[in-house]
Amino acid sequence: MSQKGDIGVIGLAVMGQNLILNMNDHGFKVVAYNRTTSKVDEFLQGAAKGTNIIGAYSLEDLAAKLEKPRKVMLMVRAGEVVDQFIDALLPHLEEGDIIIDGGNSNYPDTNRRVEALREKGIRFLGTGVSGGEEGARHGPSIMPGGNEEAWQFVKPILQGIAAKTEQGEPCCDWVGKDGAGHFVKMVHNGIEYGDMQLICEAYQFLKEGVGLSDDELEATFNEWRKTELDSYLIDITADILGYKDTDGTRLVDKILDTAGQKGTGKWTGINALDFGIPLTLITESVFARCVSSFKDQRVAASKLFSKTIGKVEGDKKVWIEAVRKALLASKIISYAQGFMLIREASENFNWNINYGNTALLWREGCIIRSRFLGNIRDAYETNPDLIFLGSDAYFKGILENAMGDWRKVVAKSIEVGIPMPCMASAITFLDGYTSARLPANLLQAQRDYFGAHTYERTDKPRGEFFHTNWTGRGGNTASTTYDV
Ligand code: NBP
Repeated sequence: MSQKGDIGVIGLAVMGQNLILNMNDHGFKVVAYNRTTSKVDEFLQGAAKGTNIIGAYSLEDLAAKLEKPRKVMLMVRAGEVVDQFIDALLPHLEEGDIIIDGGNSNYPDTNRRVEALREKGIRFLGTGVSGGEEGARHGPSIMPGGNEEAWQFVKPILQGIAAKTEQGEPCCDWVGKDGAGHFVKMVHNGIEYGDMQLICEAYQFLKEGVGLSDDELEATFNEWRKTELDSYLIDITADILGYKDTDGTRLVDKILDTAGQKGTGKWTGINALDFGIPLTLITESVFARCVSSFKDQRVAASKLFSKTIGKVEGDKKVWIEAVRKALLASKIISYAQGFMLIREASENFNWNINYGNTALLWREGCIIRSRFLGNIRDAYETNPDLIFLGSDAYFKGILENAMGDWRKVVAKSIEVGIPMPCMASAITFLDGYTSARLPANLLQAQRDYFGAHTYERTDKPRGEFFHTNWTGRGGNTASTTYDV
């Protein structure tokens, strides 16, 4: 191994430190730098003691210690800080050097940075990293995109440290140019929001409606680990439900019911609206966090109608299985919508994203890792042009099998007063998506009535637009036709 570093990492917070240790474990020589340079020494004398990790105390020092082409990975707060580091690094870099942004950057920023740096001869990669502290240390899911010329240089390092599937495939592969990697990471986070909310809805229905005890709830989630729901989020939920506070009661019951968020779920919803993709489940999950955050308002409003949650009568075991099916079916809809959004962005930006590979990237290492993602990968391997995940034979079978129970659970939740925004939006989406005819005929008539927006007719070819003078008072001039 040469004396110089294979890669430099800037940012010694939880993600940066753990990624560096992971790189070191895989035989790469890493140069570590942090704005507050005292953290470099703390790291070298602490977690990095006895490793091959080298410290740097300025960006000049960092650049001087790196093998060319230099590879510098930013693991710092997303936003302006990334631009500041890029600007500060530039005087110390040479043509062909590579900057990798491993933070949660918003993909339009990555689009912009790739282009701006290309003009300066610097190759920029926007790379989503998922898996939190544990993933970073032992194998995250990594979603690289940006300047494709740079990929061959960083591929051995990023694939080396990434999580691996049971078959040994790395959960890291080229996603696409520009901001494709960060876009896919954003959708991953959106899906994470949806999965978490779905689990919470199942939990509330079973706890407050069906009336499962703490032990029964814990046992239920432990059972679900052995089913198609097998996933990291179900695993940690089972652990959380079993965790006892010092007084022997369940800690989860003492946690304030207001959810935080850092913005990637919101970005996913905003992009869905911008692209015109009905990402209903994830967007509802973002709103569910918003509603939860209005704690004081909710407490006041809870007295308005003397709200009580009704009891869900019947065999507990039957309800548990119905909820499991409703959760699984809703999850299929969430991923179907997420992949619709990725497809739309990929086609729009010419990213050429491989959807099966995307599922593989998420199979291990990240927060949404699950057995289910292996099935999604299979679905796209069978049919790379699959538009709606629910039309794949495996997923269609699950949806068909779940349909009756899914409707029963959602209907019951409304009857007894348990909010179920995601499971309900999932089945409503499926009902709309599978309707050959929707009431949009009336909607178009309304638009034409008040705004002369015109309509197409079922008895005429598509693309021919008509306007009716509905009241006899308006003129015959139609509005221009365009889609937003
Ligand atoms: P943070 O997001 O907390 O960022 C900490 C780093 O940013 C430190 O190196 C800090 O330097 C630097 N920094 C800040 Br904050 N403000 C700065 C400024 N004005 N100028 C220069 N440096 C500044 O760390 P993290 O949680 O390890 O996350 C790193 C990236 O990875 C983020 O983009 C995050 O969204 C993403 N991510 C995090 C997780 C997770 O689980 N935490 C998971 C996946 C992705 P200092 O020490 O001098 O203050």
